[in-house]
Amino acid sequence: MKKILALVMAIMMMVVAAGCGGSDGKSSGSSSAGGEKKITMGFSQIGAESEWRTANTESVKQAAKDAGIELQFSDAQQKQENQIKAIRSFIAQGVDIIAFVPIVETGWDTVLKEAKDAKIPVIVVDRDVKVADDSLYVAKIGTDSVKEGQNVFKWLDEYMKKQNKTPRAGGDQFQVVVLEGTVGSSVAIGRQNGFKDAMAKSEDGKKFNILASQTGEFTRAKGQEVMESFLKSDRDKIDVLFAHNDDMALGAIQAIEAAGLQPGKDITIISIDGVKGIFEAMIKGKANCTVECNPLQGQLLMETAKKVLNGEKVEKLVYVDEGVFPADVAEKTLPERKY
Ligand code: GYE
Repeated sequence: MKKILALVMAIMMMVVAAGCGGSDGKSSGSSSAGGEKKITMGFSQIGAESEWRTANTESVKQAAKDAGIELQFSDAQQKQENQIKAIRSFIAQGVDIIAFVPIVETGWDTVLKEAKDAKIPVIVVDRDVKVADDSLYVAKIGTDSVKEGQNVFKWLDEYMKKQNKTPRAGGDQFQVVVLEGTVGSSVAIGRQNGFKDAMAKSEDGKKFNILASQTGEFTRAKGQEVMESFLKSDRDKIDVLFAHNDDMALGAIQAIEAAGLQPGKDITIISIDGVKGIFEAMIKGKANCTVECNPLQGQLLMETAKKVLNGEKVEKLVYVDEGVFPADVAEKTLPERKY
């Protein structure tokens, strides 16, 4: 009996040993790869309107590579209809998960319902959607645009006081012009509302007047063009430019110089994003402050996608961290900037 037992044990040990020997890099690799199918993500980006957007796209592509996720990338060229088409094609292909940056807030209910019916989870990235049923997406990763707008006013109010500024055209109100982002986008709405709310709630709010506010579509070229038209009617009145993004501020700086004024001095300039270009302008004294909006959302997106597909619970709304950078810290900060 003992002998038989010993024999059985010996045989078992041989089998285990052979098993271990056999499971070298290759065979263990293939077995786990076989069990763990590669994830495919369909990603609909809105386009390449700004430095920020380029950084956002790079972040998503790099993070997908790092996470071993296959990314089906689609560029919508600033059109919602192209995004809807892309999402429908992701559904038809049967991707594992869909992520998208909604160019505007509304108009997504139908296509997101189609994804839900196909049991494909959707993650909203960067901008917000307004849908009747929140269960149409599993998570939203992005930035707090209302807070960004509030931070713009807070900084501006303090700066004008510290600098002992007075309105260029006299009177008791600073005249502000605003270059807004894409019409109907959650970020343009949020930044504008945040700014106006903070202004309305502040004791100093009465010291500021929004003289003109128009979209510059988040691009440098349009920012320049709209600033030109602001200057044409109010060259000697404008005290402040608030641009919803840095790129529009950079375009506007050219218009201000062409009008014979000094950007950053005659006109105080504050914008949002924190891209390298605006840091360079701040170092030259041509812009005064940027409120950061972090485009590096790729890693968090891939981690969230994996959790969702593993059936783990995820936060419905995650904001990435951001700061405020006035011109006097620009030189020191620029080398550390990642986008
Ligand atoms: O500020 C702007 C970009 O949606 C937060 O879109 C983003 C904005 C960003 O084009 O530069």
